[in-house]
Amino acid sequence: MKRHRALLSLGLLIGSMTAVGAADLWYCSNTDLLQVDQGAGIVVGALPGGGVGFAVAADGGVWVASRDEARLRRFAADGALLLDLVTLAPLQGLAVARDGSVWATRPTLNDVWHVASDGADLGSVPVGNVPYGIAIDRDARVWVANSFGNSVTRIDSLTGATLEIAVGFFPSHLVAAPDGTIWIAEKESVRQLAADGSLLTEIPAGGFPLGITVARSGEVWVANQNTHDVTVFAADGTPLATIPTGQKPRGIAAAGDGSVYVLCRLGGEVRHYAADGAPLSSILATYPDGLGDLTGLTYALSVDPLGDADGDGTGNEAEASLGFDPLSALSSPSSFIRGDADRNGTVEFLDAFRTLEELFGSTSPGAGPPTTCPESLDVNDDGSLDLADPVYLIGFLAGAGPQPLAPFPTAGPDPFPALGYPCLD
Ligand SMILES: [Ca+2]
Ligand SMILES: [Ca+2]
Ligand SMILES: [Ca+2]
Ligand SMILES: [Ca+2]
Repeated sequence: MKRHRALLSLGLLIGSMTAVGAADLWYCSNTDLLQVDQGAGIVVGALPGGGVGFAVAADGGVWVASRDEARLRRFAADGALLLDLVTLAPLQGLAVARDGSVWATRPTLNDVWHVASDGADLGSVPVGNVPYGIAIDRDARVWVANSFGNSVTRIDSLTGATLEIAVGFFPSHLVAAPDGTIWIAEKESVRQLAADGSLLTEIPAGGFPLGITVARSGEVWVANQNTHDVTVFAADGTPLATIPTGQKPRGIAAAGDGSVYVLCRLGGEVRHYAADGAPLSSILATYPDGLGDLTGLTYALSVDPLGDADGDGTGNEAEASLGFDPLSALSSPSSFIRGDADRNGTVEFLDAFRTLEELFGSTSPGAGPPTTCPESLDVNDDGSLDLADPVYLIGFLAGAGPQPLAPFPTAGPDPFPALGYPCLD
């Protein structure tokens, strides 16, 4: 999903709105690799043996574990095949770490394989019985669901130390939430663990949940394959909603814009839901499947919250918390320095005069057009533009008062955009 800022700026300059980045969603159907891009499902590559575990990389490409072959493939954002590795054993779940390496469960070997971003073998770590789903938390710990072992193994990727935690019957997939907790889909329940492995929440589930994802809002969405629906939980485990889907929903992935995709394996469709659960669209596919981070949002918010996946200048976590899409440079909060009325990058006395002109409507020959970022003039950030703002600024510049409120002295987004004024550019 990474969109390089320079490329995007150039694209805008030449009037092209063609996205520089990648898919909104990766998935497979039989032996095809597909992307959903701008609402359409497009075949972009071949997946001999099908696909099971997916993990989007920082560059918007994707790693895919083959379903029927002992293979790991790496595709670029445009679907070009970059790596095709024959592996020692079949792989199941995949997760990308902040350093670009990949962790993969090997159910037949009862271990987790660690692979460098260039495909080099980095060794393996023994886990419990028949490992399936895998996730990486914000502190670089790797979590593995041991499906036959009724346990979860937590691996410290820096020291290699492991901790095995007993959970419910048949844990399959799990996801690391941005708040550092771990959510696990089990055969008959959904469970939330704290980062230390202690139990926070256990919720009975009758629909054999398998796919699980955390939406941008922090809500947890679980795909119930036997009841053909999705259940939504608040971050504290409070059940919020049950939403009907197509037949056999399995893979599920939250997108950066707040929406959620559900792969209805036997229903022949990818369902797309708004953040509030309202159906948005249905994209036809023969046999849509794929489990794991299919959009890159889990990577952006849980693995690399301080990174800037779309290169728009605002970090992933900060951007999501302001309600913008951390995976799209086309959805970005404006960046400004509070007090920099003329937007030239420094705060000086001229800005105090510019602020006075804005406030009192100067018609002097040197006055520019009205500012498109009135929030930058609210130097004391009290949600009111008045004489107190230039007075505050002059006080600061004269060394007699406090500095403008954030963002200052470096540019950034408005930390409280719901209050005060807009900044439109
Ligand atoms: Ca960003
Ligand atoms: Ca963005
Ligand atoms: Ca200035
Ligand atoms: Ca003010």
